[in-house]
Amino acid sequence: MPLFLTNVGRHLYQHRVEISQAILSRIGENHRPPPISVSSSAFIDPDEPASTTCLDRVSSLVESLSQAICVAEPVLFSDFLHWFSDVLSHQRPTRNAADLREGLVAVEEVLSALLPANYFDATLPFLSAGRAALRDEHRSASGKIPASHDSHPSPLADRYLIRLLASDRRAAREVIATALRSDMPVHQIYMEILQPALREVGRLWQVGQVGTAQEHYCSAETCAIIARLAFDTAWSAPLLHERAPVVNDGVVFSLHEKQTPKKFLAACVAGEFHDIGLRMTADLLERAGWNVHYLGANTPADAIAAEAALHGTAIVGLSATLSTHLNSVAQAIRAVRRHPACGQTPILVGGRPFLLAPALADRLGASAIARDARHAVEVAQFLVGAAHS
Ligand code: B12
Repeated sequence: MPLFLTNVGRHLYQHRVEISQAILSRIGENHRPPPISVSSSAFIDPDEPASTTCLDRVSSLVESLSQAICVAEPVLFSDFLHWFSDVLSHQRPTRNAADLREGLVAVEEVLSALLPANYFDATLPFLSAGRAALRDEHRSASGKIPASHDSHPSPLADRYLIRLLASDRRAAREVIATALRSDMPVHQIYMEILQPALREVGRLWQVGQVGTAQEHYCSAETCAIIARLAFDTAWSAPLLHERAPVVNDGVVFSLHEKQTPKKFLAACVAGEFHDIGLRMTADLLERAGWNVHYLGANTPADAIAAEAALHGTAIVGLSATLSTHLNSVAQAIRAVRRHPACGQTPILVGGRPFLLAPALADRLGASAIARDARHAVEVAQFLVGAAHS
């Protein structure tokens, strides 16, 4: 990781409250006198009950900028601004990318006044990527992962989601049951129905077409289906090109049924509550014969390292969905590397920021990245093969 940029990013993060307060006052000043009234700003809303909401908004922007700078990835800041612009403009139709562009001018003015000159210069490429992102009016919503990284959705994904959005869980479950009856393998159900449906519901939430409760309902129902698929061996089907699965005590072993299963530790890093992608990854690894130790959401770095050491883990898998959790990924990697009992263990990372910026894995010190759960099975095999050769 470029040390200088990391220092700039950290400095911004440490001073984010005072910087955000200065930006907020600057936006107010820039908006006086009319024609642009303060209430038309993306950040300031006189109708809002507490001004802390405005400060929170500006702070989230500064935090995202600092994170992008820390890991030297302007694309993460552009992605945040796309998302922010959508969310603000559906909350208040008068708020749009133009307001946000004005906000960015205030950010630049404040940073130029508050930061040392060489630190300010380092922020410029990131601010300019942000401005370019907001000029791109015809982009698709940022909730969309680049097409090259998404598996091809089955037409069943739409059918499944339409039923969930109609709050008809029985009909949604029936879509999955029908897929199983027609021998669709579980990995295909994950990759081609559940994953695209979840990403689409996220996009619909981002552009204001579904509410928060609906989004929660869709993900909760999907979690229930995944849990059922993981346990119900009658539904199991071979993964990838493997041999017929061997069912042993309710767990399906397929790739290395003649060997002692290797341990895969799966955890979302500290602060990260999106664990469905990790869950799918863990399940497919288990189906491929791994002994998966699943820690789930929001796991502190030291706990991950201690657990990896305790269990003689062959691979540590870390998941992050929000790019603001990349610091937690870096901390978890450092904790594993520092631990004498697991310092050499390969670390596999995955999640949204790594799809947007795959070079991040290497920069953060991970051994490899997998773009999805199915790919994780291949990469994990490769990593243990490489470790023993
Ligand atoms: C469900 C969901 C939630 C649920 C999560 C429930 C749960 N138990 O996971 C809840 C309601 C908790 C939630 C909360 C929030 N969410 Co949310 N959420 C989603 C949603 C709709 C689906 C996530 C998902 O499961 N995707 C499907 C899985 C299968 O895909 P995946 O995560 O990419 O995983 C695959 C690969 O990346 C890879 N992979 C992932 N992890 C790993 C790990 C390893 C080791 C490997 C090898 C591979 C791997 O394999 C997976 C399977 O193929 C997404 C939309 C989206 N685009 O994903 C938004 C989304 C991620 N959420 C978002 C936001 C903003 C939030 C909140 C901040 C909202 C808020 N204001 O509170 C909070 C933050 C919570 C937190 N601190 O973590 C935004 C993020 C925007 C951005 N630009 O960063 C999104 C994109 C929605 C949107 N379009 O606006 N969310």
